[in-house]
Amino acid sequence: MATVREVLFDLMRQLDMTKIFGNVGSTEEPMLKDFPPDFEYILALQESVAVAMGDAYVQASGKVAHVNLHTAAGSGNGMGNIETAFYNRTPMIITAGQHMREMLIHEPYLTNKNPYKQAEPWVKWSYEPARAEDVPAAFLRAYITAIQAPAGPVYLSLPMDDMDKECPGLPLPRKIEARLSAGKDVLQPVADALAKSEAPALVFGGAVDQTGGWYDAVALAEKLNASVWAAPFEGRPGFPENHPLFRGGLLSGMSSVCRQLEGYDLVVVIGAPVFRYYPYAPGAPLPDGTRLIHLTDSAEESARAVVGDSIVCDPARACATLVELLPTTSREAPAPLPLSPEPSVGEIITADYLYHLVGKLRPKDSIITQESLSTLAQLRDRIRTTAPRSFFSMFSGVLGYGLPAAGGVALAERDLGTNRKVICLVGDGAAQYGIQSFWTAAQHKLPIFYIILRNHAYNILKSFSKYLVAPDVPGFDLPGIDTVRLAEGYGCEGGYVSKPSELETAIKKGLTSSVPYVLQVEIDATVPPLLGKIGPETQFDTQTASN
Ligand SMILES: Cc1ncc(C[n+]2csc(CCOP(=O)(O)OP(=O)(O)O)c2C)c(N)n1
Repeated sequence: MATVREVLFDLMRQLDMTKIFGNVGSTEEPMLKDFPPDFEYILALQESVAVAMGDAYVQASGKVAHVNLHTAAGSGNGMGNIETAFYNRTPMIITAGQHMREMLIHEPYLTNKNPYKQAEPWVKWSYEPARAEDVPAAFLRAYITAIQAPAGPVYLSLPMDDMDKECPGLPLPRKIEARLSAGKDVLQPVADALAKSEAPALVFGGAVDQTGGWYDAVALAEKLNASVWAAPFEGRPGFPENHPLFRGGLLSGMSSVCRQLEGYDLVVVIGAPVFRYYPYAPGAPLPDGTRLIHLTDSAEESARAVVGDSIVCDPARACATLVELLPTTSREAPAPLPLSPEPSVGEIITADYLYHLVGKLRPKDSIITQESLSTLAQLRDRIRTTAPRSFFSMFSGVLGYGLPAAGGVALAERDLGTNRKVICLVGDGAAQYGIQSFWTAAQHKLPIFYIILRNHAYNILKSFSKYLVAPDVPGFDLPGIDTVRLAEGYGCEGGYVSKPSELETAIKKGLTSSVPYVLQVEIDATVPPLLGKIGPETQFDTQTASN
């Protein structure tokens, strides 16, 4: 009879999960022993890096990732990015080793004391199989739970003495429809309201792109000639940011969002929460007389919305159904917003100028991952996402995603055979939370272009201290970090630039490198306001903030 391990690996094969991201420990060795040659193990030097790489691999490839962590210790290290995977709606199976069953009662070294609770509340399901021979069935159940809407991570604790036990065979294959429907019956009232509206706005979130609805969202906006906004804090865009109907990103304070939505009689939010607010900016959520309808595939998201009528349905399918239901509009399209003028070039490099040049020089089909906190508004303005599956970020506020995410995306691009260039833009503070990912990128020769924005500070936190009127908070300055030397220590190449006149050449070098290349850019350290001014001329404003 086959062993648990053999049946488990056969199941992973059937589920197209032959890549395992992880960091090994003794409790995982029994599962990984005799590692089959058709599987690939992607070693990360810290568990949070393994989780974020796996997350981004899923986002970019559309597959489900398997991330293997070291019992309670590794799960703890991975927790911040497990939270990110939850908000990113990333279908991911996290397995972690557990001590021998017969010893658990005595709580030996490396016991996961409560594997059910440890990853709560950031996983959809956590489980330790009751019997060794249940391990493959538990893995299948974990897979189905992870992919069903809204997708998300799940956690399995696997005792180390289970793997060599006998197992009767593979769990029965089952066909699963992971997405919800979006029927005409429930959406007809939404189509009627949109058809009657004099000034509708659509707000798209990351779940639109995740469910494959990018082009359906465009068709819907064009059928309506409606203004389109990006939802606050979204990890990935759901609509082309160079489209004439695009107005920009909603800010993340409640009163700011309300002001931005002035003038619309109907706002339909698709594939995003309503809304993910931060910082505290009290006020009414909507202007007087504005109605909000929320289309989401998450019942939980619908329950916690601050305002509006919700329908739980698939975001992409909802867009397509609405296009079918809507009559042709006689409404005039709003005039396209003018693009920001070219930035002026001074003595020092501003983030705005850097992003302007990256936007100009990068290949059209390149992919962005980012963690640039105080300068995100300029990034989104200058480097517009114009195609699906082209911009990946975290939706959680947990630092440590940007650098490893670049690795996960580059691995996905390699597997897909599309090999689009990955450009990773990260602050000098944020870079330190995922620094070990340089090693994995170097080992796999992933041709990522990393740009580190060095302002020697946690600038966004300085903006917060002004906004919160909290002077003299310690711990905001970061003197003496040379991220290029750190990256070189991990096996990457890199360079420095501090003069605007040398920036273009430096960017071109990074864009054409065939190995991971880290460019550290000295940027203007002026502290920006937290929530910028709001007006029709402001397309992106400061859509920043993290906690
Ligand atoms: C895991 C984690 N730890 C701490 C924070 C708090 N935090 C939010 S932004 C930030 C600083 C980011 O600095 P940097 O990357 O240099 O960007 P800048 O603000 O200077 O543009 C910190 C420490 C967080 N969000 N997540």
